[in-house]
Amino acid sequence: MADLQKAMAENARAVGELLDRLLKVGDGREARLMEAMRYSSLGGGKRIRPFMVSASARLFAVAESCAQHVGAAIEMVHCYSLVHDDLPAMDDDDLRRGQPTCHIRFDEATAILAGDALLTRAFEVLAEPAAHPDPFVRSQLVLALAKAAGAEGMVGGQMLDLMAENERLNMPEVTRLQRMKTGALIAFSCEAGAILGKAAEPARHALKAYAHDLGLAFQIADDLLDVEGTAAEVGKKTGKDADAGKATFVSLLGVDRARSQAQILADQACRHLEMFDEKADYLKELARFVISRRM
Ligand code: GRG
Repeated sequence: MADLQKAMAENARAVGELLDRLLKVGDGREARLMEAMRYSSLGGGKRIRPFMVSASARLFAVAESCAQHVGAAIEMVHCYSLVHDDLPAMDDDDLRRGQPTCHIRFDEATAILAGDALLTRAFEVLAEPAAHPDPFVRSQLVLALAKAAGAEGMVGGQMLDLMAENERLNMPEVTRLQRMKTGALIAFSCEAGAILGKAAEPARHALKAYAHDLGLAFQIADDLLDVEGTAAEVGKKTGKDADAGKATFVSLLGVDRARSQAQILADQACRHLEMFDEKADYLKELARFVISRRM
């Protein structure tokens, strides 16, 4: 685990520097927009999705600079989703990553535009040659991210989540919602390495299966943190799901069964990686980290 945490910290530092270069400081009257984009992307976060890209890319000996560009693009999409999720019309949060949320630090309209611009910039970064020298690979990345982030993925999952405030979802419904809302971007982050490495179908399939189980384990851990964690640990308000009366893995299974289900999913995720031998050690350790994290 110490090796993993060192590698994650190093990757987070490199991706942070890259985001700093990719998100320009504005100098005209629109500088406020750039400032809000930078505020929402450069201030912390585990950078777990960019690490997934780098860890999956190393299975196929992909250049680290390409993996980091793709990781930075995914982080931009992730940060946009957090900015919009925190808005009063959605989760109405005033704390994120231990800092005031974007609409509190700026204002609602600026936060909406900063999210929009981060999403758009992400696709621009993927389409640039620095993401991969082969234009076909770049178009595959663009296509896969659009699917993961859009109506059949993250945004669709967010819609289901908003509607769930007035419904009582069952286990298959919560699983589908979370696979879309959180799982789709995690799945793309793991599959991106295979796209970058032009991997053969069996390897892609193995990563897909890993990502599926990892995404659910990640979400169960998130639900457990919402119940058991403190705002100081997670950098955002906790207890929100229970307050909103939302069905989660924890409300449906209870804390103990949710925790053992997360463990089962993490073990299962690792078994999907057997074909990669020790090259997949970071991905395997990541599955254990995801379920034991306190942030
Ligand atoms: C508004 C389009 C739109 C989508 C929002 C992902 C999402 C959908 C909302 C985020 C709300 C949330 C807390 C979801 C649970 C899982 C999740 C994505 C947690 C945050 O991700 P981490 O733990 O955060 O990787 P850091 O800050 O470390 O990057």
